[in-house]
Amino acid sequence: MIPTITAFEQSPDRGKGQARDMRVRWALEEAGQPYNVRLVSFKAMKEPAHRALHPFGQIPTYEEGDLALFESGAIVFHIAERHAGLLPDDGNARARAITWMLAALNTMEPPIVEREQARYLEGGKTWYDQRLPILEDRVRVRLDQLSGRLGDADWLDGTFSAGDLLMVTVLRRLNGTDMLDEYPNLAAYVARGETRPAFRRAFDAQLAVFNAARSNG
Ligand code: GTB
Repeated sequence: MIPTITAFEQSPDRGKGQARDMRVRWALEEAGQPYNVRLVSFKAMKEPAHRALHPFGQIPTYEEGDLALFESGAIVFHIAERHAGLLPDDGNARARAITWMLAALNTMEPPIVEREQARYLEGGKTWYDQRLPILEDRVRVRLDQLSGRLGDADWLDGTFSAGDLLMVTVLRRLNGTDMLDEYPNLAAYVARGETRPAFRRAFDAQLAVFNAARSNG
């Protein structure tokens, strides 16, 4: 059965692949699983039909037969469990890869998102110039730690896994800042993820949505 995911009809990132459908697309591409995409507007996301799929009125969602999922991490985990290539077969290695998935979402992503959100929610406020370095330092603490653990390895725990897939998408949210430049091994790690053919296919697919919306006016 071909699953259907949802994505922004018009992504605010203008095709940079920062919205969370990107990680789901990438996982599906790594798995070799074809998929359909239903594009939703910001308005439609808040309506009952979409809310039935996603209680918080967001993208991405995932539908496959009578299964409906939300939360990009849960969706990537579901894909990884059902297809080869995203989680190791060995039980301990698999547990460690899942640990990295959760570390990406629960430890690395929150300070990165908080910094990003402060920029557009608090950018004009009197306190912003004092708050930004505090938020950036919180991100740096995690980047330091992650950089130390990765060292000169290609991936976080041996072979590429769903843990790397999520970590790379989280670190990509620092694109447009110079923060990753301070950590050459992390910058190279992100670049390594971005050169995977499955990443490229996923990226091009979401970019095509942006380009089509632009050419339709
Ligand atoms: N925890 C959920 C998950 O991982 O699936 C979070 C889902 C989420 O934040 N979805 C966002 C959404 O639907 C899109 S990805 N927002 C609409 C709303 O809440 O009304 C977040 C996002 C949006 C835009 C950019 N960007 O333009 O750069 C980057 C990331």
